[in-house]
Amino acid sequence: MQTSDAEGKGKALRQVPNSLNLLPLERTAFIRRTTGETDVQVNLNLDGTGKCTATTGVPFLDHMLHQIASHGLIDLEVQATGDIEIDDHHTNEDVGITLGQALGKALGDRKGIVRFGNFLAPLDEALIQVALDFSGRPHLSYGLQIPTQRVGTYDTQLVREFFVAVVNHSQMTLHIRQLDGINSHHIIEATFKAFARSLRMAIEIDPRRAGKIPSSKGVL
Ligand SMILES: [Mn+2]
Repeated sequence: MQTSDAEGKGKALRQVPNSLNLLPLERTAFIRRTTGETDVQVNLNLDGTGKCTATTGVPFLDHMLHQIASHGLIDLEVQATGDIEIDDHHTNEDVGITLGQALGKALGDRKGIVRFGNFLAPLDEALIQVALDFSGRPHLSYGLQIPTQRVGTYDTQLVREFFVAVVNHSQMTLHIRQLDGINSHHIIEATFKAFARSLRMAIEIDPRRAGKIPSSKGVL
């Protein structure tokens, strides 16, 4: 939607129906979260094109953040420094927390969104199903059985920790089911791809909602 108002200041505006001015023009968020263990910055734009820079000090996590951005069509910048000399646990969790907070902030009161999302992602022999709901009630049902303790240097137990953090801090209901899979890298990557596509569906603006909160209760 083109606008001539001076406040636009050349910023890209969302290409969504907004004729009633019921929706925010931008769905972006910047969060910096600093603790004694980590310093994490997340900058995101829900109406992006999938651009991503991720420098967390945990290479496999960077690889997965790229999946979220690319397949979620979210522009995502994640910068983190943490106590990875101990292990990746704190950095992995705090990136999840900060990403969850940024998602929640960018969604605001969740007006006009589709709200639900689901996807079935194959990656070679792996087949992962994700269903999510921006319900306002954090819940994770985690059904992955990852056969090895590590992929590269990444502890595969951290996948669950990452999603726990995202769920709690974005107030999302998330179900992850492993229908098939042998290779740990494939299982995890298919999970992030299915999550990203589900996210994309759920955060999409539903033009028929006309900017209303997608709940019969009127609040999420
Ligand atoms: Mn990969």
